[in-house]
Amino acid sequence: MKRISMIVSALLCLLLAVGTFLPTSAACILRGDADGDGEVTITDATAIQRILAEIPTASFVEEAADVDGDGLNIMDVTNIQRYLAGFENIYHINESFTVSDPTAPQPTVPKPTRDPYELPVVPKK
Ligand SMILES: [Ca+2]
Ligand SMILES: [Ca+2]
Repeated sequence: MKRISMIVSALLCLLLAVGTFLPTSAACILRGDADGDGEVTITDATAIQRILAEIPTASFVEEAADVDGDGLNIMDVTNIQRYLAGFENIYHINESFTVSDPTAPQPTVPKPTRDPYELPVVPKK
């Protein structure tokens, strides 16, 4: 009986050791969920504005906040607001993506050649 218990303990230690050396699992992130509460709402746009204004924010997920992949800036706020207003979701906001290494550069979402929300320029007469 003691022998079985020693074998079980050795196996548990081996499993723990293997688990310690395995790479961390990929984190699943919801694009646009800047405050990390599991949904994309206007509070996510507000959280980004607070960070940009250097106002302390309780919870912030920068990978989720940078919706267009060019770094955190005011356009991320605008893109979330456009998504919430029902504009075309060109940046896949409110869709999950994985980040295996948070320090590694993330692939950027291809930029449209023209801002689809831009109003047409009316030539002066
Ligand atoms: Ca949120
Ligand atoms: Ca951005």
